[in-house]
Amino acid sequence: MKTILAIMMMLAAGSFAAVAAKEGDKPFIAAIGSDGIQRVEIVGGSYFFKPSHIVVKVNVPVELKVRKEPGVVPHNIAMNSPEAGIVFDVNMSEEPKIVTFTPVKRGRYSMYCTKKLLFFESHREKGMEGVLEVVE
Ligand SMILES: [Cu+2]
Repeated sequence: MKTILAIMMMLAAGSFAAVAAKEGDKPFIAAIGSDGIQRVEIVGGSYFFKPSHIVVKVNVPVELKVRKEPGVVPHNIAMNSPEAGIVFDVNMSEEPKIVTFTPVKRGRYSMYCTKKLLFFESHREKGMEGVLEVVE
């Protein structure tokens, strides 16, 4: 157990440097395909989502393709905004998974990882949180 913790600490320290090095959170604006679906690819890792700020249009179907960076730390991506028609909780894996929904209300909604290891801060507190912005 001690060894596992030590490895996780090392991973956490390593990825922290990676997060610090990445560029600022430029909003990613979803493109609408010829089939009328807005598609976005999201990569999750310790402890980030990329992109972490996504802009989509209201009342247009959204397809998120989510996957996890290789690594032993488990991650998920969840949203709980029923008022906007967006509720899901998906375990991330290296194999991409598809999440679909249609946002029905403008606003800024939080997407986050719900994982937490023992007494440590939650992944969300460590920075695994992003914004889905729904616009007209
Ligand atoms: Cu996580």
